Amino acid sequence: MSSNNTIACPLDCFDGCEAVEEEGKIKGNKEHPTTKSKLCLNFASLLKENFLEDAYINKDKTSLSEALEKLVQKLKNTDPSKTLYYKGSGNLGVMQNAPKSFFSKYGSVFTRGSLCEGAGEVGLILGRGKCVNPPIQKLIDSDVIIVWGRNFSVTSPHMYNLVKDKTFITIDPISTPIAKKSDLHLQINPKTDHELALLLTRFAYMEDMEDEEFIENYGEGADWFFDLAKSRPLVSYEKTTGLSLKDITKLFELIKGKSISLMLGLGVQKYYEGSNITRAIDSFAAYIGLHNKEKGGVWYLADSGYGYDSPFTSTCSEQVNLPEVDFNSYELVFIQGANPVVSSPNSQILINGLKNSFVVYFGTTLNDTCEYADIIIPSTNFKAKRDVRVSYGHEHIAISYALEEKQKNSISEYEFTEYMFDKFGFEDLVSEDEAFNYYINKTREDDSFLDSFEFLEELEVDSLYEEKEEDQFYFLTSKRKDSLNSQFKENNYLYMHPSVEFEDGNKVLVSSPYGKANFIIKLDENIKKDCVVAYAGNKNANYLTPHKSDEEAYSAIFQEVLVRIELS
Ligand SMILES: Nc1nc2c(c(=O)[nH]1)N[C@H]1C(S)=C(S)[C@@H](COP(=O)(O)OP(=O)(O)OC[C@H]3O[C@@H](n4cnc5c(=O)[nH]c(N)nc54)[C@H](O)[C@@H]3O)O[C@H]1N2
Ligand SMILES: Nc1nc2c(c(=O)[nH]1)N[C@H]1C(S)=C(S)[C@@H](COP(=O)(O)OP(=O)(O)OC[C@H]3O[C@@H](n4cnc5c(=O)[nH]c(N)nc54)[C@H](O)[C@@H]3O)O[C@H]1N2
Ligand code: SF4
Ligand SMILES: [Mo]
Repeated sequence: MSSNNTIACPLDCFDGCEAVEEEGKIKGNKEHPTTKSKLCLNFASLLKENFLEDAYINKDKTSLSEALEKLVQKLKNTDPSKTLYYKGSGNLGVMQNAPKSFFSKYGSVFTRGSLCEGAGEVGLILGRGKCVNPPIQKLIDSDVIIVWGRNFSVTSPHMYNLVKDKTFITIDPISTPIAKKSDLHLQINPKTDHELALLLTRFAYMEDMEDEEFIENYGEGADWFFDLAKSRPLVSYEKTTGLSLKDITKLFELIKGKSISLMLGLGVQKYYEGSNITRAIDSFAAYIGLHNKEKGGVWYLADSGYGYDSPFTSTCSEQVNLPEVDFNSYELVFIQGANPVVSSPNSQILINGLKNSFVVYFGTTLNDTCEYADIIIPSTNFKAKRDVRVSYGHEHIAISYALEEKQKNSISEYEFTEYMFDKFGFEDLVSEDEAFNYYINKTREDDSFLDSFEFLEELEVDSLYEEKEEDQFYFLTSKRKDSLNSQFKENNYLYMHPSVEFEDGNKVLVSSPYGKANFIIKLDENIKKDCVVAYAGNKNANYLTPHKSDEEAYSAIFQEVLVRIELS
């Protein structure tokens, strides 16, 4: 397939696009099955990025070799169990995993869980044992697409392009671009998706849409699940979810007799019970038989590594929950491809910790976290290192051949690992060729067929609507078109509906049980009246979010919080 002039987009995104370099120009690869067209704004920003060309020690520029030597000395003089290896998702290439091999042999503490999809992933695994998307062709072949808690056309623009002429139904508190394009938009109250899943299951039964064959052949506990669904009067859902039964009727008119795809996103699971909320939705999907069909199915952020055994072996002895990391507990922290100061919950605790620890940052650009770094090691940029990108959105891979000279003073993740193995006398690092070729030569089988499905049988969710007082707002946080998490275009505004008592440009102080932060208001009629939105990468957002994990997956719960707002 490849003519050795391709470059994988390394960014953390469903699409996993591939570019080609032709006559000195880099553009979207028309031959790649999901990329096909031109690349996005974020990729264009990445091409213009100022990649680091100097290493730093104590904020002074230095050479790469000095910085690496200093790191080696420091690691040799520190108790490994007092060091933390913290990896983000700034680059999703498989070669990013190489340094894990070193830090696990050395004995660092690792993180577990995620700031991202973890709760939802575990929710799906609880029901079906794995989290694998169906082949993308089944999405393309389906008639109707339900976009549930996912900003589909923004966060996976190329996948969207493949299906943009379908009938869409969107379930989202915000009137997102895909909600506007949909035949039906259910502007649901935050954290009530499990209730909607139960309500839909009730309706499905009344509409005779339960898939008896699937339930009989693969299902366990469907009766219990149905009991859960009918344990409440239908009308009681109207108030809690904010949706009318008329709209639910319309939804069934749109899906009845059709092949259906469900594009599930992060929005439903950024809560303490995010796993079970997701599992309730997947159980509804199973109830109406979306799984194991020729067309349609359920797509989420899948396990992109399924079908592969990473050639970079690592077994760590101790792990700490990612959303609850306190850098204060370590003498040295090694941060790779991450910007925790902006992206992790509760920024203040993180900053206090970074001030008290010896911080090593390994990345391509100077970011907010570098402010607290004692050593900065420039990582080679994506155009100058070989890599393979497996996607969490679909089954196709993208390949990077190193097409450029690397920037000066930089080192790739693989070379860094090789260097550290050498300095510490460690052995058995797989060669770069072998690791690279393993991914490009391996054929993956479709593993999305579900041999069994366990329906959700019990559900306990503490609703935010019960806790919420009149003067409080739901605090939502999602993605933007012109930024990729904390990278690229900055946007620190707080978005609210024009019906509120504030005005565009007002300076406000926002407080939550976890902290306070200042914002400038932007009015936007797409936002639900009792919600405010601060987009991913907003430098102030995570001063307000819980430094806590969800109940199942050690995953972040950014939206398990209500805020108060006053003029400042
Ligand atoms: N352009 C761009 N693309 C990206 C990214 C980016 O930063 N920019 N980030 C990438 C990453 S890291 C990820 S993980 C993916 C995530 O991609 P998505 O899953 O699309 O994630 P979000 O944008 O966080 O949120 C999805 C939607 O959930 C809605 N939502 C919030 N709360 C609720 C709720 O309680 N119920 C329901 N039903 N909906 C709710 C939000 O309004 C939002 O529209 O996108 C990737 N793609
Ligand atoms: N409030 C709020 N917080 C959120 C979210 C939200 O929606 N709202 N979203 C969450 C989600 S879904 C995610 S996935 C996380 C993401 O959080 P992080 O994983 O911290 O990702 P970024 O903030 O994008 O920072 C990535 C950094 O990686 C560096 N980098 C880029 N390429 C390379 C490379 O090739 N090598 C190395 N070594 N470094 C590189 C870049 O310089 C960049 O600063 O944020 C989470 N935080
Ligand atoms: S859509 Fe996603 S994968 Fe494709 S170029 Fe843009 S950021 Fe990269
Ligand atoms: Mo993410």
